[in-house]
Amino acid sequence: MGMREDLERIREEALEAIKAAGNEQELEPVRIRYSGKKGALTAILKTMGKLSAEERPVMGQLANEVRAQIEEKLGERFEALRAAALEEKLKAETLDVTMPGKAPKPGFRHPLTTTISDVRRVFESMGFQTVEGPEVELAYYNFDALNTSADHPARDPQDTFYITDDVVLRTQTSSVQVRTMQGKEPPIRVIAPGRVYRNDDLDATHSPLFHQIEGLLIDKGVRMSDLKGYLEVFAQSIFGEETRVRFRPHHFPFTEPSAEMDVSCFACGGKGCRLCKGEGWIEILGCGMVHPNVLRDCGISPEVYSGFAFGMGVERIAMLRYKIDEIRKFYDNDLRFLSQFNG
Ligand code: 2U9
Repeated sequence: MGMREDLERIREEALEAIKAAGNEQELEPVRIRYSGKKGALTAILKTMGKLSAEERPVMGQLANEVRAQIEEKLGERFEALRAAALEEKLKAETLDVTMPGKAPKPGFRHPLTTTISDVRRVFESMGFQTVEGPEVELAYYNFDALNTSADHPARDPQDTFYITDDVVLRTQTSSVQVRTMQGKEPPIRVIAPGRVYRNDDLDATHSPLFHQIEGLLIDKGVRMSDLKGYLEVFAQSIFGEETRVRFRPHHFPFTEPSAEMDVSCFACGGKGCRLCKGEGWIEILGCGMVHPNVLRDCGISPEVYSGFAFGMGVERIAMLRYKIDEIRKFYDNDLRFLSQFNG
């Protein structure tokens, strides 16, 4: 076969192979086979020497033409395949910045947690420290150390959950303060928030498990007027600056004198409405001067020191603040209810 036919066959094959290559990786071996240094064209050009003097320039020209055409087509095809690959990549990696974002759903605090931390913040700003203690408690810390006699009705199993004769589920967080007093010299300023248990039937406002916040301040020369001042600051911080307070005499075994504190109704300002049941006042907490027997039992001399204490039900405060009518709603874990207090 002559050189012309060889060159034409190479041209045909090469152009066919260039067309058939589907990507740059397939095209590269085609380039090597037809236009590389060891390729088909180079091999033919090496045999030019065997041609006659007339044929040589003719075949030389044809070979150059074939080489130029193959190189041109290779270049075009490389370019086209590169562009197609880029197009493909851009399509696959599109980032649509107009898509709506995936917002993370952060959790939110339970209204009882919010209430506890709001009350804590007020007292902590007045120098009180928050203390915690066991919910399963010795009857000694729950009753005896709090001047609560052996025949006191609060001790009745109808009112208190007993684990054994000597161990109860605490009915108040006062036991935490007793433990604090026994381990520390005055001055003492503590608040004790936490769960407490009473053998009550569940109704709209009572639950056998609820939460309390109690406070205790002991120092030299503490008087009833200090109690009134601190609790007024508390009431105004939680219920509003214009809140007024009033104290009514009461009885607790662990305080003497004892009182209950009302706040002027924050819904009607004291005129009387549904929230305060027409009274103009709402009962918020119990309080009093720590009984000398309690101080003595805790190793603190009532001759040197005096103090005040108070206690409040967290559910009651939260129900009033958020206008909740059912204590059970705090414990049902229904997000449709709880998410209303998000914020
Ligand atoms: C010590 C001494 C005295 C804590 C006090 C109250 C009055 C009180 C109730 C409010 C509603 C309990 O949740 S409730 O049912 N509490 O009225 N608590 S004085 O007195 C103390 C505490 C600790 C050592």
